[in-house]
Amino acid sequence: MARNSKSELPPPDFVVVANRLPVDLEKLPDGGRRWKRSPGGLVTALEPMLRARDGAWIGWPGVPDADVGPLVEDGLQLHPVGLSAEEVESYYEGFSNGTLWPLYHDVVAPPVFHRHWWQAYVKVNQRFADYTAKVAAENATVWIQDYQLQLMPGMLRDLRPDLRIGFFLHIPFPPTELFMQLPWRTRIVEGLLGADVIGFHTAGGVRNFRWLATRLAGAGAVRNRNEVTVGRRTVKLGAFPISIDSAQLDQLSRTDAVVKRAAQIRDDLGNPEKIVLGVDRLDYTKGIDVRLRAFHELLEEGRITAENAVMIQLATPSRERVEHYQRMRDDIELSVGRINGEFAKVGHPAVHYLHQSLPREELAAFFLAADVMLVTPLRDGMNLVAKEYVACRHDLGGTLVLSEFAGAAAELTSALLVNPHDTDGVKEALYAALTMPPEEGRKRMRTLRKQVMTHDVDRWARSFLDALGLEPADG
Ligand code: GDG
Repeated sequence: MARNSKSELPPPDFVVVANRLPVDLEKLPDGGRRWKRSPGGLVTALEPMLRARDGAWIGWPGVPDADVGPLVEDGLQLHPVGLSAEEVESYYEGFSNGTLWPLYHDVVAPPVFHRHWWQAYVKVNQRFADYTAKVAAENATVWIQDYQLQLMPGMLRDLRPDLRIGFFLHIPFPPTELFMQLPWRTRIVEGLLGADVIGFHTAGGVRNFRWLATRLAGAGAVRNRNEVTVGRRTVKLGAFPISIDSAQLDQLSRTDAVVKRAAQIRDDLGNPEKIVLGVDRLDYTKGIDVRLRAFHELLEEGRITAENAVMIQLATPSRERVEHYQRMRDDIELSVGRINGEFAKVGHPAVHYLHQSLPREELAAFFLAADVMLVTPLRDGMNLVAKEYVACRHDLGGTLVLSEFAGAAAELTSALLVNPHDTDGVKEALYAALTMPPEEGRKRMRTLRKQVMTHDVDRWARSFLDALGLEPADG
């Protein structure tokens, strides 16, 4: 097979494939186009490894109908895979975010099953597999990311049996009974089994998948072993809890600029005794309504006042074209309006709500200013925000209230863990956090920091690639 016929670039030995490239193509008002970096945790973690190996990243550039060729950025090959406007609607907004996302998050919203969405999902996965098969060097290692590309491992193995293929799922793998609702369940399990290593955030994900692989795809399993056999192949399954660049965030939060900005935020709020913070993509899985309800009830019961406790909810705009997200946004904004209507004074809202994306430094300042961090998802693969809050608290201040249903709860056991379905429980945990003796708070934070500072994203990526058998790069 002709390798790398898509470009004149040397065939890479290490390839990351994700729905999105680490850069977004932007259309300018004058009709021109430019690339804009979209730095996320995954990029930060994988970039050094990709560069050390002259690696490549394959993904969609973020706008429909963009016909752009590969480019090299600081030694990193970027390969755009195009999607039509119709495919963005059916494969991405439809099957990925309207079917798989709610199904994999414990059906907290009803998943929608459409055959034409599924067909688009198959077609786009095949396009990614065909492209990767042409680009990757002989015996290369390919690491496929996330739920948008679950058919790709099998498709790629059919085309290129010489490749070493890893797959990591960033969202929860659902309980077996829920997964069984999916009309195309067997195809998805078989697709994933094309990988040599399949990674999940938690041991629960491994268990669920292992059961389904044996029931649906005839895979063989040995008791107490995290692997299954498919024909002559062995597929390793593992829990690899993702993390953040802890040291970098710790450093950022110690800078003068961030420390001063945190003090200024408190000042701007009128120096309340306590600041309560939520930071999320605006998504129905994140339980923003849960924490607003708990805060509202504490105000109603007079256990806190809007003068001594102020809440800030930062909600990053997300998936704004999907109908369910539009409705949820309306509901949240209605609740914020209600709480402020009842409890705000002119110039002093009880809840500050920002539907905006903020710069990283600004986010670090909010983390440093917040006395209580509320992370209350109904279900979350990991939740990096919880870890980011901990990484920013070099002063050992602040208390984390964390949902049991976030993957992060398995590691952050010194947080105040809550069941987000239990409003009274969340309310009591919020109140306990607001009234926690400082020494207990510091003790908890010290334990949390021990975990987060030693288990960073680099360790995550290395442990996955070790399981895949990829040797560390020279130099
Ligand atoms: C998926 C899984 C899993 C948020 N607002 C701003 C901003 N953010 C950053 C946060 C954090 C990231 O976005 C969100 O990460 P999460 O992990 O909390 O959630 P998802 O986006 O749902 O991510 C999740 C993750 O994949 C990784 O595997 O943990 O469970 O759902 O880093 O800080 N960043 C900036 N401005 C904002 O306004 N700069």
